[in-house]
Amino acid sequence: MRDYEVQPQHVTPEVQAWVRAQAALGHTAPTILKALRKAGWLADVAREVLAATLQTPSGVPVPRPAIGAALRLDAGDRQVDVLMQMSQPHIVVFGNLLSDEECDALMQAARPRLSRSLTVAVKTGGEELNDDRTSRGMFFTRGENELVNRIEARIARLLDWPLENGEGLQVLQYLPGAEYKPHHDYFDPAEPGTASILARGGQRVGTLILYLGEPEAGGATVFPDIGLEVMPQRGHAVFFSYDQPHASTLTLHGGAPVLAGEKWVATKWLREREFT
Ligand code: PD2
Ligand code: ZN
Repeated sequence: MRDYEVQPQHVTPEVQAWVRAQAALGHTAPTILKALRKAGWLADVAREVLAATLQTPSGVPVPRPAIGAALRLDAGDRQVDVLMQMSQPHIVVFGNLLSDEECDALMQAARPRLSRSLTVAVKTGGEELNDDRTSRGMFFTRGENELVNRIEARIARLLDWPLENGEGLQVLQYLPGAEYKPHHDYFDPAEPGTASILARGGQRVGTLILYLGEPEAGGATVFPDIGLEVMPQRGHAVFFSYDQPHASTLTLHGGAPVLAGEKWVATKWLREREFT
């Protein structure tokens, strides 16, 4: 085997000026990211260039698990494994967040209450059927029963974010072929229905997707801006945060079609303030 040297890449004023010019022409952050990658910039350097040039930190606090260099975190009643973390966007993959029994109990309680998933209708603030989302789902209310309460307290401790700022847990079932096309979880401030949604606790600033039931194939949670796929392993979870309702956060994500078997998840969305 031969050693080789990788030349370090640095964020230069020239590349920052180029990024600013592309943004001024109306190109979006994901498009500029792709162009930087095509021009030979390493993925992490390209993301850093984008963040340093386009993202003015909003100053809005977001959930941020205190990981440092820890291999696992104390979530109160359970030690949760940290399997992967990245900073731009901020994504953490957790292992062992739920036991098999907790996954089974959530699915069992949710099953009789499932109906075709709706999405928030940003035009009106209501809900609507959407072809982009072919799962079936239901919501638990916050603290609905002992199991939900226990899991919500664990999540609040793990993410260091007030339990009251969480929406009720949503459970989704994806049968073969079902998917959730890429989207952002924040509410678009330009849409007329958003004001009434924000009145109930402000923007969403973080998402935790917990995997309850594994499909036999397919069903990864995908992040197209950054080429990441998280496999839906039972008991694991993926967390990501966004400090502004903007695509420059690179938090576009989707549920890839399930190819065989059933995928079950629970989603916890986190708001800026108490969700009422
Ligand atoms: O089930 C998923 O993988 C998934 C993907 C994208 C869930 C959500 N979004 C969500 O619940 O927001
Ligand atoms: Zn989502």
